Amino acid sequence: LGQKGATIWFTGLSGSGKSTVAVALEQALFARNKLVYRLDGDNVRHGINKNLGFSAEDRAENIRRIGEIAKLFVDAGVIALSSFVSPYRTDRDLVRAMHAESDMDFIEVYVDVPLAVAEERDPKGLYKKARAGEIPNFTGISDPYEAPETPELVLKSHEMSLEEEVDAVIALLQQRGIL
Ligand code: GGZ
Repeated sequence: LGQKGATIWFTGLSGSGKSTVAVALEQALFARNKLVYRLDGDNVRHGINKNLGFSAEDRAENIRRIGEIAKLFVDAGVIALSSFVSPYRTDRDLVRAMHAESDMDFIEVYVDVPLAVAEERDPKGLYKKARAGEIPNFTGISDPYEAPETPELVLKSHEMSLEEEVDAVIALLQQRGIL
């Protein structure tokens, strides 16, 4: 008995709304008595990955480690919610392949907003700094974001309510037999 774990992998620009939807989804899953763990910059980049920066190599290692950590949660029967920019397709595909190899569910959710929308939101003032040249390799400004070609789900957070976004993920998880 017990629940089946899975990894829900949110990818998108800084300010796209990945963490917002992950937090709301976590609440919705808690309400269904599901075991959930949310991986984000606060508990990963400040801890196990604090030796990593934002070069392509460091981002690849960041994402690889997060993928391995997510798998440990899935192994324990937990639903892992991961919200990282994860801008490189090859890095995300590696995590997908790691899950497939272990017969684990991997659901890629592209939180898709135009750069202009993310930049307008600029909740931490990072885009402003990046435009001013104060943050090198800033995704969307001076570093690439490679959009997923075949994600399991696309959420256009500027055209949907938070509730609609959560409902869309829940519906997909039900369809996939994860819930
Ligand atoms: C992109 C950066 C950068 C650079 C710092 N590029 O909105 P945030 O602040 O909270 O989310 C961004 C976060 C990106 O870290 P990730 O671990 O998600 O990146 S990756 O998946 O690419 O490894 C942003 C902040 O850290 N940040 N510098 N140069 N975002």
